Amino acid sequence: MCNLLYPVQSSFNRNLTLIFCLGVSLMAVSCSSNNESQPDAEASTRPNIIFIMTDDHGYQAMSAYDDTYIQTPNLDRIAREGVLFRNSFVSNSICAPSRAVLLTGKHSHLNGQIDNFTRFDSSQATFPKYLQAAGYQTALIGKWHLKSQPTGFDSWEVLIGQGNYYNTDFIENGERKPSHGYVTDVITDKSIDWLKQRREDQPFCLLVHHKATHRIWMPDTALLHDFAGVEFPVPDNFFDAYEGREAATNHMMGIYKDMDLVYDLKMKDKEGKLNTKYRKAYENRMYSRMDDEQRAAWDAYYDPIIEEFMAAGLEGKELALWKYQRYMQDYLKCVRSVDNNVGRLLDYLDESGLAENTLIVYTSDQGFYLGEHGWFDKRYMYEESLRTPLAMRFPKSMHLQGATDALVQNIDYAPTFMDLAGLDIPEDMQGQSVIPLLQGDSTNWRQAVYYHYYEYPNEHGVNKHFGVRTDRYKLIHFYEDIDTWELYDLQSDPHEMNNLYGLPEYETVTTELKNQLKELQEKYGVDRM
Ligand code: SGN
Ligand code: CA
Repeated sequence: MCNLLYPVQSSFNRNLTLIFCLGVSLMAVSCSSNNESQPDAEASTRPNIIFIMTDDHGYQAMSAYDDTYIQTPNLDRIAREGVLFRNSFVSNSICAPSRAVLLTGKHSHLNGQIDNFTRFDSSQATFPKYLQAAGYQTALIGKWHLKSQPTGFDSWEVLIGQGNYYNTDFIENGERKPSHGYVTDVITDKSIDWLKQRREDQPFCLLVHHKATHRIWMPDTALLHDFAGVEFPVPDNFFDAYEGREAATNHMMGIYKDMDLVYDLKMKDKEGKLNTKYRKAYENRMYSRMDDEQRAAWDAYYDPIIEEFMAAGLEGKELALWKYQRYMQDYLKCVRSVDNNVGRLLDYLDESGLAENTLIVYTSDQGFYLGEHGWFDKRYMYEESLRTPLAMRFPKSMHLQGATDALVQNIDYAPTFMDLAGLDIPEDMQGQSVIPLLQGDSTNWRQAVYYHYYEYPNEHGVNKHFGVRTDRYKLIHFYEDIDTWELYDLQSDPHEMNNLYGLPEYETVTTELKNQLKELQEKYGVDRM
């Protein structure tokens, strides 16, 4: 058994015996004969790829990682029948940068997409382009967020910016098209339709990029009454005072102080007494998009809650806890819809026989805070937003099942897909294919991940920072408008409450981490040290 793989601890497969077979031949197809966009007989035997990515889905809300809040049987199925990555991280915890990293296999400073404001230079090399040139049929459906027009896809249907939860518009191969229904259902329908109408003489790579579970967490009306009466456990550090962590003090993503009662929590009272900052945005951009039937179901659920809330007159701690419970209700319903729809897609793969020879990946563009430190949103290098869920179910012939604790990062997706397709991994891609790792070869696997967040100023007040995380420690440097360092021992302090930076007994550890950080910066071609 491969020494990198450990029994999965989550409830669904605690007793699973891991069966990672070594030496499975993946490269049955050589890349040399497939450099042209021509279908051939051999091509149809090459593995397909379906890459499902949600937006802002924290690992805490995927039961393969943590079943405190929700059961996600369909997402877990990918992990159970495939591989669960227990240490999966992003390199820059925000949407557009994460998507650019996925496409290019390069850190933000090299692909140029350092924040959500930049426009992606779509002339650069991406894995869809390489796959397309090698005879793959490529498609992208859902959120894009990179401003420039998608390239490297035979067909694409993308949301405009963040898109909408209800009746959202798409840009379909350059043309604006309306849709009707709930966005997670619509994206899944479109994905299944695309699979049905694709050319069957080519392998394919389909990117399914959901809007959910992004703010403002609007549930599907069909799921509004789920979790009725459930009281979610409040994270221990919900009332964090951020002692010793100046950058965390600067946040503007507090459930208590920043979450808008109308916009985020849907408390649109009829009399308009709650005239919050974003009430108009909710009314004009979100609520008004629903049709009569959708709105009637919506109101039937929220109106009694609004009435009760208006009568209760909550303040302070009570209000904070009430907001947390409401936030979790909406957020988790969005997760449930993702889970149901992933189930639908998996069923279609079974029915159509595609499951056999298709890599299916489930991940999110980054993690999210579900009340930890009192927050929503992401961006910080703290665990909840640095991590992202990741499960991969490989083609059956590869016999890859189990879980790994290896430190993987979103720079690894592109090289993994190139490898799976039997193509050479371009030297300028900075990640590594996970396939050799899962087959037992951990030589040269990374011991630490590099992180860099650049978007400041921004609506959530998170300062620019970079850092390094090993299997045990994390060192972060916040810079520019602030100049602070933070050090955490994740073994004794998994929730990152005690900043150890500057303590004499951690001097050696700090020096080692600074050296590791410098090595990674050199390796990845980072200018600033
Ligand atoms: C929007 C959200 C923010 C969120 C960013 C980035 N505000 O601006 O809360 O941090 O997106 O999210 S909203 O009022 O428009 O919902 S990202 O996932 O796209 O990077
Ligand atoms: Ca996101």
